[in-house]
Amino acid sequence: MKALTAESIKKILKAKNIGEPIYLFEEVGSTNEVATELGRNGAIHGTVVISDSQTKGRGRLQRKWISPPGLNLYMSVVFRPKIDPSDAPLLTFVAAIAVYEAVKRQGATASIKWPNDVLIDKKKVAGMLTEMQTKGERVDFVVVGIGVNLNMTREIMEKEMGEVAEIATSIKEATGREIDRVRFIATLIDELEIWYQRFMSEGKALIIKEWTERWGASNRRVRAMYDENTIEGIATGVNESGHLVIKKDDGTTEVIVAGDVVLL
Ligand code: BT5
Repeated sequence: MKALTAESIKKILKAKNIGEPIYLFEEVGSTNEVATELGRNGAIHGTVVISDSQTKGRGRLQRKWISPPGLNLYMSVVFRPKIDPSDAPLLTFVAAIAVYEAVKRQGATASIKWPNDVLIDKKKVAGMLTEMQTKGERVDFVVVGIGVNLNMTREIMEKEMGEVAEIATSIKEATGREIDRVRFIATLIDELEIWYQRFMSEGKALIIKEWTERWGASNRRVRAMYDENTIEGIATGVNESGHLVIKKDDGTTEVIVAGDVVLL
């Protein structure tokens, strides 16, 4: 397997606007934290931070992202989009489509789970964490953090993750093949560039349409947990802000801004 270096990634990268510079670390707290710091210090659009491991990998709502060394991908990208702050969460959708496509290119069938997961065989192979910094009314920069389980085996997942292993998988587990990290990273950055570009040029309706086509819960019965509420109904789609729309049994509709969803 090729050594994981910034140069080896750049050598095969097609993307022109994402991936320069690439900062590569052996261990950080969280790549999102490092990328945010770089963003505050003026890092340009497309700056990428990758670490072999994270000691404080983050999910949403103070959750942890389990990040052992030598096996997976932990990456954060600094974007400086000229968009309304309320549209920044759609960068999570851009990242989800890119991860979906990169996973597919490895020969595994993925699906997207609202709001920020990619699944293989109903198990989580990747998670995204989007964090925005504003300047006045405008977006200063957005950090999109992406964790993808590449080469963890079942044994390693059980050892590293405890109970979380039951809901997690890796591309290696799904395909039976060792995943070349350098190639995977380059493919993912190329896909990010394609979908970010389409978001900028064709707009949010296009991203929502493409995301919905890859979404595993479209018109399925789900349970949604948000704030202090739990509801059940049919997941009919997402609105133009990326919020989940659920049609309840009494015929009324609920729009969920942030929460967790399980298929029933
Ligand atoms: C997420 O949160 O899924 C966002 C994960 C983002 C991770 C990336 S890695 C690079 C960058 N730097 C960071 O610090 N973060 C980003 P959420 O939807 O809240 O899901 C978190 C939940 O996923 C946990 O509570 C566990 O149940 C589960 N989980 C934790 N580690 C996992 C892993 N490696 N694979 C699959 N599931 C995991």
